Amino acid sequence: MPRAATHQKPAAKESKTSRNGAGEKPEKGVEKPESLDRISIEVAKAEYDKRRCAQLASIKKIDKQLLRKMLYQMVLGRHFEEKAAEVYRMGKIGGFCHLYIGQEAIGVGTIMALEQDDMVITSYRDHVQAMVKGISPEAVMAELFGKAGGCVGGKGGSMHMFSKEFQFYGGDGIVGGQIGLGTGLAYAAKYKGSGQVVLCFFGEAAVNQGIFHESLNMAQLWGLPCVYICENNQYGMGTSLERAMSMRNIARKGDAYGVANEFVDGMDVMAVRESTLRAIDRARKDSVPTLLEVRSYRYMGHSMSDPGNYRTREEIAEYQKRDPIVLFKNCLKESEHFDDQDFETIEREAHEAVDRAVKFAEESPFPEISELLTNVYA
Ligand SMILES: Cc1ncc(C[n+]2csc(CCOP(=O)(O)OP(=O)(O)O)c2C)c(N)n1
Ligand SMILES: [Mg+2]
Repeated sequence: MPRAATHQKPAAKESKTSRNGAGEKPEKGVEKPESLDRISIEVAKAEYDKRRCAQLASIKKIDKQLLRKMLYQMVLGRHFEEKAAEVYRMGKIGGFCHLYIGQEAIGVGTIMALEQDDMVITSYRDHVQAMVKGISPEAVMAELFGKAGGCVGGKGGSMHMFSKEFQFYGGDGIVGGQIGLGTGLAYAAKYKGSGQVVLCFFGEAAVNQGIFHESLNMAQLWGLPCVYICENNQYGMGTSLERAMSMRNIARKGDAYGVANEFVDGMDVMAVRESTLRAIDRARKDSVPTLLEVRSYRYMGHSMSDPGNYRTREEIAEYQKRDPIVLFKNCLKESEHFDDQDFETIEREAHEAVDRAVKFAEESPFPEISELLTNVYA
């Protein structure tokens, strides 16, 4: 691993457990490993076993239909992104394209904990979250193709999925830009008394931007119903977290502003769901924000044009062994809710949905020339 050439003292030892800025301990949380540098295989295996037991217990609490939908959305997201990579390489998608493979448990565990009317805003890594919020795979794929049938008429592309109907407010290409906008959405919800909650997603590199700190401060001060979700996939483009952040316990940065916070294992869809439900409850009932740090790992490059020479194949393979979909399937099987036949059906349905999306995107026309300047602000 490339290391930063630095003479700085190591960051102060960080607390082991997730913390809540309101002074309470979360009812349930995942212990954060003491060192946030690459975790050893032994630690990772121990974490995996612990996760498996915890996930089994959570699965028993919810009904089979919901579990099925969660698994379907994760599998759909995975196959959709694999297909997007394939057609990108064939030249059918232009511009930037950032994939979500490896992070599916976050999009599904969080967004499926919302009510339909709640709002979501995110970064450019947005295809899977858009689908979980309700935008059809057809509309997302056609948007990737730049076609008129896309959710924004083919004019936004990969980074700008959007739908007012499904309360999905983008897709933002400016690192951290959506944190300010999400805070504004939460302000609007409170001002109007709509009862809506906002989930605002961003990567760990965005935490170093001023807008993160300003937004958390205002959200706590004004009591805004916003759940800030930091998807800590451990890299910002080719720069690892260790090289870019002095205090790497991101959840605890909420303490600086009195914001309730939790660290969550992003490979465990049930743990993500439970933390998000607690945060949504706080937002809806008490109108206060929460910061969730959800640790994950992206398997693919930062974008489709990333040569990936800042990490090893072995490191990626280590994380793939603890894949969130495999973990969820294993636990569902062990819980006796599902068998191999169910998994085959879900896989088939997801592949069919992706094939339909590609067909739709291929057949959809490009936007009319008369559309060139509509809805364009500059
Ligand atoms: C304000 C700004 N600075 C720099 C960039 C270039 N840039 C695009 S993505 C990125 C890394 C962001 O990483 P992270 O926030 O961890 O999100 P991830 O890509 O890992 O999901 C950078 C520096 C940008 N788009 N906007
Ligand atoms: Mg990142």
